[in-house]
Amino acid sequence: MGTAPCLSIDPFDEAFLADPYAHHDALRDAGPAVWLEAWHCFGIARHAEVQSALKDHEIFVSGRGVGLADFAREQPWRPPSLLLETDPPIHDRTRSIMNKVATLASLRGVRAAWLAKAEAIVEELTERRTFDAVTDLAEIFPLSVFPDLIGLMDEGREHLLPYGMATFNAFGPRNALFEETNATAAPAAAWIASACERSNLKPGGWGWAVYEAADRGECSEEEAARLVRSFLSAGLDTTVNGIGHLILALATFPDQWDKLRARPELAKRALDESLRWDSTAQTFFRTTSRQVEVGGVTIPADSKVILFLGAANRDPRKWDNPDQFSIERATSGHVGLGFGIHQCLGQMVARLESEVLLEALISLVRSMRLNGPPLRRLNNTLHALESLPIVVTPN
Ligand code: 8QM
Repeated sequence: MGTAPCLSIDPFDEAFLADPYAHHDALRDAGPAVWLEAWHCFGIARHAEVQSALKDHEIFVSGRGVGLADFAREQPWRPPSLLLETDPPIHDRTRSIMNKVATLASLRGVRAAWLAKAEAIVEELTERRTFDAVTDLAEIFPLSVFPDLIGLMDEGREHLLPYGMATFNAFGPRNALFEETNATAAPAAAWIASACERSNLKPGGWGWAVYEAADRGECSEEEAARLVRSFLSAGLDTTVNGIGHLILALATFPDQWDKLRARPELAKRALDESLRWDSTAQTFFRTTSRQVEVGGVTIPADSKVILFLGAANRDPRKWDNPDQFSIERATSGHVGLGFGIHQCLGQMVARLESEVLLEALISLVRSMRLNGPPLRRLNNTLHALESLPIVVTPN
């Protein structure tokens, strides 16, 4: 059994966060597991080992936090999520409640309305020819459909995106990025807490349906509120940046956009390839419940391990031409939505949002190119965009 090579790379410094892909080769090539002296944690960046760790939820546990902080030793930033930051058996109970709420069947009824919203937004942007795909599209569209799906109150929805950014920063160290969003997070967190209360949720939404599970005795009232909080934490900044990167991919690989226009049935696959090509959630941690060997490297019990999902998704050991965005690629096994028991529970929302958006773009837009350099919004977990200037020609 070997010891992990010791690296000085800091995955939370600004240079790394601004361009994680520039540093992934060094992480992957150093070994199947590495020691990151900057934060005294282990790191795994190769696809096979990241996927195995995600599958092995008994050794790589989530209940001690999926950020750098070890909940066995440190106070969590917020009351832990009953899904993301728990292990079986609690996780399985809460997950099955949520699986019955977040279903494809319950989305069937909204498809037409979501498509109409996407078309209205894209039509206006196409008339303008130039726009910012972050502020004019990627932020606008999910906010125009997702809060209503949950049944959120109308007042105060501007808190949703800042709350998400603060939550995702809190999975990293207490660095300047954390401090920046944390300093202003209190009003957003207070609004989120009140928005999750039964009395503030509209009947018929997914939030209301979680309280119906509480009425059936499947969870407590307090648990229901915390589960609704999961929808609000995980459901917006992820899809905003997922859509942003989908547009970035199509604008930087125009041959793929042409292929999609010629074969619109490929739209369903485009999101998976865009999540492989640029994983919105770049990293998540696990904590080892006992000593484990990863590719011959020993990781002791009670270690924090950072899993580089974005690096796994571009590991040349797994993917041919990994930096190439290619919508016909077989993306099965990508870890952009996680893997195993914690795999993204809201992925049908992300899929429907991207599908109807692509449908609207295909019907209205002939070409779509970058109209200036994309700007990044640094975050400890998310690969996020601040601005994405686009120029289109209409059909
Ligand atoms: C990330 O609060 C939660 O349950 C939660 C927060 C963030 C996520 C997932 C769940 C993975 C998208």
